Amino acid sequence: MNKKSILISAIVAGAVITISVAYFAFASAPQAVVVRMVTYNPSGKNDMVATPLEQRHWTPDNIQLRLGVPNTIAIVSNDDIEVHQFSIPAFNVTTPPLKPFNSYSLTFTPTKAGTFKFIDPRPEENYTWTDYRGVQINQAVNHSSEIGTVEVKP
Ligand SMILES: [Cu+2]
Repeated sequence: MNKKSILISAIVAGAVITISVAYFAFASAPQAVVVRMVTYNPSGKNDMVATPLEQRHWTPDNIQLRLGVPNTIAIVSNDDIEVHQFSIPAFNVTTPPLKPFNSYSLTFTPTKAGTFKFIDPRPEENYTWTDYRGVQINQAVNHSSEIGTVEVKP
């Protein structure tokens, strides 16, 4: 091996090591995630949308965060009617109430590893409105079913 090929080998090895370290440091666990509140309308009688049966959930319902560094969670509400909140009780973080189609960016540093719950801490609420047919709709929203998990890893 001459000096030139040793130098090229060292440069290639250095590049491979740098890319590997960068990958494991930054790409193996995301620092920013998006969580959406979405609604699902099951079909009712005569294939009409059964608004009172509307269901809601977070998607994704499982997120990964990195231990000991700032993580950002962008909460986006795609609900067209109700107010929601996103909370991780184990880390004492909660968004303000999010009106339909609003979003909020939450940044915090997880201080413990493990699996925790995220929830909507709002109490059960009742919404009443008149829909496009002029029919009054009453809807009970049980936010306690809007749950997911947070995995915090080093
Ligand atoms: Cu909710």
